[in-house]
Amino acid sequence: MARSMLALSAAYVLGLLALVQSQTSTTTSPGAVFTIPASADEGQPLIPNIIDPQAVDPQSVCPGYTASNVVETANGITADLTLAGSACNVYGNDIEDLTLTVEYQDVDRLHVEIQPRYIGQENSTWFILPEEILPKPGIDTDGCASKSDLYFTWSNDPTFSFTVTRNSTGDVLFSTEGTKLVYEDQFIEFKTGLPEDYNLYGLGEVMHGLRLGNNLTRTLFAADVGDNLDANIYGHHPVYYDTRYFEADNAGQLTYATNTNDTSKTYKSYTHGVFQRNAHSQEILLEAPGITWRALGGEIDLYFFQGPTQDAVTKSYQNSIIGLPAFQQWWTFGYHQCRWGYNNWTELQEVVDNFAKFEIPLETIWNDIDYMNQYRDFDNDAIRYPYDEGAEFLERLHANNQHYVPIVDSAIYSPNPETEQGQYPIYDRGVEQDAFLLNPDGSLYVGAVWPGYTVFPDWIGSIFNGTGANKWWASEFTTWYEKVKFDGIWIDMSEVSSFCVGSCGSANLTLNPAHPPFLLPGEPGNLVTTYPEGFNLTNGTEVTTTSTSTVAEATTTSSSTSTSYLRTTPTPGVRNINYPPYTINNFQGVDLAVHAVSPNATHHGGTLEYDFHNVYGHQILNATYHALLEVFPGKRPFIIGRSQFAGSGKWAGHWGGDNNSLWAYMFFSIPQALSYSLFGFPMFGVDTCGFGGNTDMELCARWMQLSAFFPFYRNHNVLSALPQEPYRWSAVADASKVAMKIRYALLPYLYTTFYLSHSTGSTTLRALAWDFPDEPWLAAADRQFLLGDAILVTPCLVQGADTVDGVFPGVGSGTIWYDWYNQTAVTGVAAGQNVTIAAPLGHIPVYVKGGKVVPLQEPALTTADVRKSPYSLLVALDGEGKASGGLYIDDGESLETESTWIDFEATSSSLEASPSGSFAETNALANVTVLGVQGNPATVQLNGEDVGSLFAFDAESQKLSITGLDQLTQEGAWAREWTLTWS
Ligand code: MIG
Repeated sequence: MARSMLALSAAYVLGLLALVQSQTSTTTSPGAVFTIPASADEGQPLIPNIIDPQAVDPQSVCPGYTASNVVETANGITADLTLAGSACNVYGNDIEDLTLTVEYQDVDRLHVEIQPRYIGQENSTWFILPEEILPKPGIDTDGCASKSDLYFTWSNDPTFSFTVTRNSTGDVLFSTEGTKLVYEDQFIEFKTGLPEDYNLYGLGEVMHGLRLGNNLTRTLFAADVGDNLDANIYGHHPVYYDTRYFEADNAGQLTYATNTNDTSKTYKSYTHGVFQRNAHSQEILLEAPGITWRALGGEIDLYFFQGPTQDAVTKSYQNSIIGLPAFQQWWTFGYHQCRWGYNNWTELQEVVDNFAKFEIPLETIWNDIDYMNQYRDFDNDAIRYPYDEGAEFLERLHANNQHYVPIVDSAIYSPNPETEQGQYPIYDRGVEQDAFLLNPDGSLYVGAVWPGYTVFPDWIGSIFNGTGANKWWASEFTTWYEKVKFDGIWIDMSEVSSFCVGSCGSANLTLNPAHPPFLLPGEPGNLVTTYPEGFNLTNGTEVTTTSTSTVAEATTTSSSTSTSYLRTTPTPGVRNINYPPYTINNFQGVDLAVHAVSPNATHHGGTLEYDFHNVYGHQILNATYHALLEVFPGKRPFIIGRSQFAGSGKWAGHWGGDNNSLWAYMFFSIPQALSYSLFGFPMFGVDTCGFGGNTDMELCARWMQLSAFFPFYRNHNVLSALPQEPYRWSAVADASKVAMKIRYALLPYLYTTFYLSHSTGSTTLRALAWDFPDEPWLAAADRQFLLGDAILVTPCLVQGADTVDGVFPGVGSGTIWYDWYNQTAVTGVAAGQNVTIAAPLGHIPVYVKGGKVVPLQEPALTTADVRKSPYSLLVALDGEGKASGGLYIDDGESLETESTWIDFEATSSSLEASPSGSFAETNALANVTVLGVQGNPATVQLNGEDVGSLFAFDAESQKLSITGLDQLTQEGAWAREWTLTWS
């Protein structure tokens, strides 16, 4: 059953599985004659514990622990925990002696850590996550225990358990009571009960609806795999948010409310967060009465955030532990065009020219691995992507204020020692600096990726042993930049992927360069020939049979209980890192060594990939961030990365990986984006129009409009699929222009919102439930979202539809929504009501929240031109005739920059702008539009002076439009404080 959910895979993924069985020759990369056999990437047949009927339940065999020596400290307690019976050694070696540390670290944060008592002990087999990977938070001991809403208790009855309660509600948030703690070197298990029908969010990276339901298992193991539903993919985020709704009776007594849609009742919600600072592969079993958390190593290092709102939890999580997200340059919010399969500079130029010709904004053109010389990093193909032609192309591009972002893969080609000595100096320089991962015997670990047999940068050795990976990486970027003037970097394959099990290339380097052990999309045998989904519906006359890959057609693989599966048992005194006794449900071949660098790959200094696998992607982003600081001193690095860990957001954004050109995936982009808001990655977007398979006009038109409201806006496509740049269909071009006009007008608002994410930890893309926390019917709402606090987006996600159902949150308590397009208030809508909204193709419903002032500039074809345009303000008054907002401005690119913040305050008859800061803005203020104005203003004044006839009032829509203010604000819109009044 568990695996049947995973089978939603498009032609691309199936293609990867259509493995080449024997040596074949290929023409895709010059000289690549040897194809790595598919069998090289086959692992041991293992059966995941969660579907293994013979798997032992640790709760039934393990003794638990007993607490003793409990000491009250200034801000919590410490205790010794000792195994309460004989070791069970169920999936590892039990650790006899543990230490419990409970700290009220801050008013809103409780820390519960359980670690081996004798950490430094010789020959110990346990692992502690170093602070260099993710620092532990500081402690503010100022009496926070007494101020905290969280309350910790523990018990020894019958074995050690602990409970975290919320004081203000008396609600038990987390409790291991009645369960046993299992603590082994390769297996940790704790369980907590949860209320019925709980609302949990987070635990990624996984493709799923925003709200995680009961009876799911979240497997966390970074994998190079397409975006399969409910399976582990690229990122590792062991954090969840738990929202509980209460009903208040007349006496103010709170009662827990299961998800309810009774809009006549008054609810109040409380959200808390739980972060497990653990980078090991893990599984979280979401069960009907609670959750079971299992990790294959590390310690129990739990942080409870009291909230009580999502906003408070997200801020606390980022500010105290994982770090605030990287700020981005202004231009990165423009539109990005990418694809796998742009064959040469000429083709890139054609794409750029086509955007200009069709007058569709294009900010950045991206290059996939096509530009590389036989897929080698930092090395351009001499014929298709020569440096001199590239320099000219990039000069033209930059002169037009456009940008270029190439991909950089995680693996480094290891040249054939017989025929290619010295031909790839990038490799030689890395070897000289001990930059690459090793085998346990100290030789280089040689896996396989695109170019053939490859080595892998050793970030861990670099940090802990002073070897050269980071230095070498930075210097290769600097060297390459001299030839290719890129503006940002796209990091791929960082899970870290390897197309074979183990150091398969160690004895095979003379076969290099080699073809990967599967067919590339577009190669004979793996053509992307699927009809666009629903082609039979929209093009019925042109097709009689279709071969679309849809959810309904997904094949199922049933789990077998056959004895041919391998189960391993713990070995006393040692860890089995290659085949941990507990087998996680890893999608990409259950064996951890399949399609990834093996757990036994060894860092300089002796530590193992087993313990660092899930932070490979984190460290390559760290290294790339610092490399780009050397290339562009003082500038904000722009990096989009695939694999990531808690805290990678402080260096990079993330794209959603290999989705498919299917309507379902357009929907899933919303919960995936919202989850990344919770993980501290506001810079998020997905492959718009879909990666795998062929897209079509309708899907692409809808998707181009939806993604226009995501912070990172990029269209990307798999090799050999039908082209999907927005100008390929006139309806997609038109739809894109409509949405891009809104996006580009909103750039000051988006930039300000993003700045707040960077500086305070607030979210940029928001679920409705977060901004309207007391409406339980929004708990699972993920087909609509908010961009910042003012813009509501209700995209049409259904093929053939020309309406969309959406709710207007907050209307029950007086929130007003104004239609972006006709600028009138939505009326006659009840709380929680699903309203049918017109959404003909080319139209994406967008609403502005009453009570907000939204800063705008003029849409243009590049963000540089937007930056030069005059400002406007959209003032959307709430039911009390008030509105407020802010605007952040700076140089748009530097890490350290002068900046100015402008506060806006509106009443029913005035708008005040109060700037503070030192960034001088020369753009004037052109227009102010006020929505929801009562009465019929006869005069409008700026700082007491009549603006004359520069305004118009529409009594029916209650809209006051003031134009031509640029004449009065030529010294710059925010040069001084001003007040606009109307009466
Ligand atoms: O195994 O570089 O997710 O965006 O186009 C495929 C080729 C490797 C995976 C990335 C995808 C990219 C592709 N890469």
